[in-house]
Amino acid sequence: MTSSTESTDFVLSPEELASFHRNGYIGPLTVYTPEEMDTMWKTVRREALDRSHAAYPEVDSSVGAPNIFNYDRHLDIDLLAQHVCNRRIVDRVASILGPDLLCWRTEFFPKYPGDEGTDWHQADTFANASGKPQLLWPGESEDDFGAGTLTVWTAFTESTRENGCLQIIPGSQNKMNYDETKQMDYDEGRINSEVKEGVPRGFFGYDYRQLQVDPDWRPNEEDAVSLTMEKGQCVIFWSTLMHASLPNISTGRNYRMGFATRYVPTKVRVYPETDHIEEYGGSISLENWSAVLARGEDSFGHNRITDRTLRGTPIRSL
Ligand SMILES: O=C(O)CCC(=O)C(=O)O
Ligand SMILES: [Fe+2]
Repeated sequence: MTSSTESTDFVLSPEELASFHRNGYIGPLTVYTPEEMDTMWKTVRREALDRSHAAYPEVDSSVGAPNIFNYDRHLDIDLLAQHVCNRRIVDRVASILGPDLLCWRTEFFPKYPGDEGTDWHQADTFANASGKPQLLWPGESEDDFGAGTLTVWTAFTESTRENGCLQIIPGSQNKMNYDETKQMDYDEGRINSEVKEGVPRGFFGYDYRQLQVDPDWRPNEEDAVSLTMEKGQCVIFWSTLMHASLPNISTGRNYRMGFATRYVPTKVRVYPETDHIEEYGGSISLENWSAVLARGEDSFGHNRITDRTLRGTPIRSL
């Protein structure tokens, strides 16, 4: 596993960078060996059950929201804090975004056998579900097309076509087909029940098609690439790249677990004028949220930043 004292850096080569700018993504890249990933996931999976130090309170059992309350577990789980700052990830992200990086959000993306795939989507401001922009780049107003965020999606378990791997459409990152100022209707009953273009897909209780700029437009799925990954590999992509995932059609215990870490340069304002998030049928206060300075320095002071987890362990010395 990497440590902050490792001298090698993992910057992208000029060829890799050119490929990233052309395609909007790069990967799969190896962060951990399969054995390292197994060991880490075993511990994280157990620790994630203990929410006593989590930034957002215990799920209210009357609200069946799938993922919002499990955001940002890197703030209370040390191995995830280390993951967010892993040089194999942040050196590559810095090749694209520059040296000073915030990780502003992490999310678990499980697909259990029988789960629907994820709708095709693009995110720029991340107002998509909450209705409020969550990112504002300098000079950008709420209605502009900004740059979104870089997402690093790491396969904590093997990710195959059967268990719901990610899909992307290369080169689609420069034009938004969705308008995040539009609204989607949340309906928990829709989860696992809708078939779109022959494939069961959804957006965790939303239908992302409701945000389409042109309601009659359809994604060009013939150009889609399925990103199968070994456990411990990651892919780095613009959130404005068209992405989705396949349903998990496997049986038994073959679940896939993706862990997304999202980065912006320190000049970006995160959650502007916002003190809580309402999405996916839930609501969380942002009072315990802070961005993590994953690399470099912050000379802007736009965002609440910590280099400490909620447990009080300095992330950068982990
Ligand atoms: O894992 C998935 O199914 C979706 C992931 C995703 O949309 C993201 O990381 O932004
Ligand atoms: Fe996404």
